Amino acid sequence: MLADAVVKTTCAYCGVGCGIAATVTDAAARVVDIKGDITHPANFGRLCSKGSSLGETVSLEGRQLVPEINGQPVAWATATTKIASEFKRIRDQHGPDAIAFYVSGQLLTEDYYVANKLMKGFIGSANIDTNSRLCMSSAVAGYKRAFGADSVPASYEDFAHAELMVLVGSNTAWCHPIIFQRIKAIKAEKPNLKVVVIDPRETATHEIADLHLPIKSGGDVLLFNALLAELAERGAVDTLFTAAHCTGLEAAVASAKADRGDRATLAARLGIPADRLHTFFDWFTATERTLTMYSMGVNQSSAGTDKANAIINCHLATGRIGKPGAAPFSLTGQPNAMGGREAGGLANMLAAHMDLENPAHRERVQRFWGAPSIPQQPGLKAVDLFDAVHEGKVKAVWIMATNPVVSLPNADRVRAALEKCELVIVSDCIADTDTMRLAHIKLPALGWGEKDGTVTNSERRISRQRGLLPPPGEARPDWWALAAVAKAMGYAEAFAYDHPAQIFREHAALSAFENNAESGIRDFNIGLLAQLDNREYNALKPVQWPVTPDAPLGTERLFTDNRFYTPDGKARLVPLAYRAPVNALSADYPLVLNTGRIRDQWHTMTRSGLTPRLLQHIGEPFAEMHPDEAKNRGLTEGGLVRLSSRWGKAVARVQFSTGQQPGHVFMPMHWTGVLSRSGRVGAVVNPAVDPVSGQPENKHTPVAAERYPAAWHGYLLSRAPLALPAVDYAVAIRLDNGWRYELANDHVPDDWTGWATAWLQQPEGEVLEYQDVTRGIHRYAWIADSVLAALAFFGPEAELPPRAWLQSLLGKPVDALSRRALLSGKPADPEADVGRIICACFGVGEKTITRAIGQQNLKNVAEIGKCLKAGTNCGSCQPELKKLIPCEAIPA
Ligand SMILES: Nc1nc2c(c(=O)[nH]1)N[C@H]1C(S)=C(S)[C@@H](COP(=O)(O)OP(=O)(O)OC[C@H]3O[C@@H](n4cnc5c(=O)[nH]c(N)nc54)[C@H](O)[C@@H]3O)O[C@H]1N2
Ligand SMILES: Nc1nc2c(c(=O)[nH]1)N[C@H]1C(S)=C(S)[C@@H](COP(=O)(O)OP(=O)(O)OC[C@H]3O[C@@H](n4cnc5c(=O)[nH]c(N)nc54)[C@H](O)[C@@H]3O)O[C@H]1N2
Ligand code: SF4
Ligand SMILES: [Mo]
Repeated sequence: MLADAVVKTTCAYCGVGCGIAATVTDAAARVVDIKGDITHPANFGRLCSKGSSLGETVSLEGRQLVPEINGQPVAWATATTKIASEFKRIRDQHGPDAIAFYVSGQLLTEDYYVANKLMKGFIGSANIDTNSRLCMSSAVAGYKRAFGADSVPASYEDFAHAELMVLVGSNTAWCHPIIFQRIKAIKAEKPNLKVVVIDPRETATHEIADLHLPIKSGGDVLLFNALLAELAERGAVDTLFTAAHCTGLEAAVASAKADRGDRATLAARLGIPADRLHTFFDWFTATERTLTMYSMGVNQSSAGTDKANAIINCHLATGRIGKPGAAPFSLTGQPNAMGGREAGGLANMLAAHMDLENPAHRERVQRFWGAPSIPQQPGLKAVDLFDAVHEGKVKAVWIMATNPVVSLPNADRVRAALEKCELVIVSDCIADTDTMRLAHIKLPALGWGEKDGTVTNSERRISRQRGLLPPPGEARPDWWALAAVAKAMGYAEAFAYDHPAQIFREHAALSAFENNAESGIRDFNIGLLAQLDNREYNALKPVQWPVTPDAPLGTERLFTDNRFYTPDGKARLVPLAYRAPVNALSADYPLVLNTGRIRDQWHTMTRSGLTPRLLQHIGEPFAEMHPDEAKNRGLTEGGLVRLSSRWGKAVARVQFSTGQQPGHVFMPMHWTGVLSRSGRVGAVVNPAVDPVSGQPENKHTPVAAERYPAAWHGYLLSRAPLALPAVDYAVAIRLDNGWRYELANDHVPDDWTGWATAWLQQPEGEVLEYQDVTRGIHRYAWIADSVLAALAFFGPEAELPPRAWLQSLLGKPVDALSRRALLSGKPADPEADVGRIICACFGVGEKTITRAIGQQNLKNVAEIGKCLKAGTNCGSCQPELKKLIPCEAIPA
């Protein structure tokens, strides 16, 4: 690779699919400069805090660089031969369904295609499922029920045309930040654009909301049924459109009316103030150009598919589909959630949007692949798949690009399942993950910046992810590892790939194979791209599928001709009735646990956790609760809470927020067993699933919350990483200059000095000590070669001296003034304490901001930006900056 050449690629993280212009400035040191690609239609040059910090995640620290069998490094050929022979043995003894793959929306389309082909076509089982089951499967099932295919109708271009945007169960500000920025910019120019946010809690997305509906957890089917009833009664149904292009209107309206029941009690049943509810009905009725965007608050529910169809019903009834600015638009989560759907990575799908249940489709795919067999039955969906591992029915599982010991519900059971599984193979780029810890065979995968192929974003746009850096160590593309196993199993001819372009061409050819009026037209068709040669594939520009001779430049919007992919060509409205979440609250478990994401972390933090500045905003697992609810339970802000459910337990830091409803608690999904002792919320989450999609109910687990009875709290700063100590609460937080450990336990060690010194592995140098035994306060600072080498503060209360200043001293020479102030935790110069980092891009802390607001009389976010730069890059901290300004009102 040429040094200093700009390479266009796609972000590793979310489904917005932003284009990146990357420059390798030092290939040997793996230094990459990251900028937004101004020509990419998803982001036009903008990047959020995660995307812009990708350069900080490409170091080789923590990488898995060689294949291993039972902890011993081996050659690739040894590993793949072993896997192939074990697969053959297990298949001979127990049948193909005793083998399973669990893959991910973070694979490239080429990886996905090969995984699916190997499992469904050649191993002969449909037991391949993906973490998209936890993410998009309800959206997929909803689209298929309504349109006959998994077709996402809209484009980001529709934002500019919409006059009403309804965000349902989506914290767009934090999870799709560049979409949020686009909407915000359009809103600033177009005052008549209204935004409605439907979410039980008030999130950062609130910033652009003209109306917030704080719906009761799980209530969306009832809400959209009530809306449909209302639309019918107000004469807002587009009868010409529905008569010509839809079926099921009458039945859907009848069940919607029955479901709504007594109008007088509707608002109370939904938990939404009546005036807000009616404003929503009025706006929706009146606005043709309505875009409804939804994500995990809809999909991750035991009624997820019904929620999706309840939304789609309202769009079909009003004919708001296939037109500019009007569509039901599911936002995808992972960078290649959509590509996985195209490749058919779900256990109930076949490749290229064909159906496993359809014998003609099975026969066609088998013929195209030249496969010996094709399974007749759908495979196991994620939650059932790991249950089958637990029961010993699945004897070998290959997990690729996902961390199920953290991210699946009832996660302790998933861990137990893998602990007793005969053969666990894990492909990851990172060596130490909760799931890698249980692998018999570890395979080193290429990571972002090395891998090469395609991904598809939320708006069906296929973009290239390009390799910038050479493959490190023995790391290989996932498609290559799969093909190597396939060859070792005897399928060399069908898996003779040596370049991702070959796989892409095959995938594109299958999408067009017998895709015509005679055999049936399928929505996913990129047949034109099957002709790309390697050079053209390398140069491929972002393009939205379908890409066909009729639409050689791709397709911005689907259903403009009002033809759907059902046998009669008509879209289907689905009659629906509200169902409460499967596991109801009880006296023992009276609170709703809602889980989700935070602004600066990506899932199980294996990569975003490598960037210290992304940990400065929020560094610990927290439980957010309404202050009244928390106080009633004896909880204090900054103290610790133990959450327990029928499935498991977690301990987290209490955060008060009036944006939470009483009766609810929100905990982020990100913390793992590698980074924390008890912050893995998946252990608590219930394994209820949607009956149609099999998607788990991550947003509703009945839990109890009680004060964690800490005998002491503490934190320790160390320059080198340490093993997590055996205490109930321990969280590792990466800093620029070392590590911080947040700690608490329910009993006090007999010998503080001994305990801390043993854990620090006998630090060298001088130790400064302050002990107040009666108050239970113990503080230590270790100074070696005149620099602060480590520091530990322990005390009876959660409130401890602030960390920011002490952290800034770690690894630095300690002058006489600081030395005296060290164990008091207070700097001699108060300005030295910047406080908690709010702006991750420029590292600007809360205390610096509040001081500047006070001293310089800053009145708004723009003035803060001018003075401190905070909020001027990605902009995702702007809602928080706003909250720090005393006179700035937050919208109701
Ligand atoms: N920063 C960051 N961004 C990400 C990711 C990440 O890990 N970090 N992951 C990516 C992925 S894979 C995904 S899937 C997306 C997810 O993106 P989002 O879906 O926006 O994120 P979540 O935080 O999971 O949940 C969204 C909201 O649903 C609300 N909710 C809970 N229950 C209900 C309900 O019953 N009804 C309604 N209407 N709302 C409800 C929650 O309060 C929450 O605010 O984010 C993507 N982007
Ligand atoms: N409680 C709760 N649980 C949830 C959710 C929730 O909202 N609440 N959300 C769910 C959703 S929507 C999602 S998408 C999942 C995400 O959950 P996971 O998929 O488990 O989370 P990640 O941390 O993204 O895991 C990706 C793994 O793949 C590795 N990796 C990255 N790139 C590659 C590659 O190219 N090849 C290989 N082989 N490995 C790679 C990473 O190091 C990491 O270990 O979590 C789900 N779980
Ligand atoms: S919005 Fe998503 S795709 Fe864009 S830079 Fe941020 S994480 Fe990456
Ligand atoms: Mo997701």
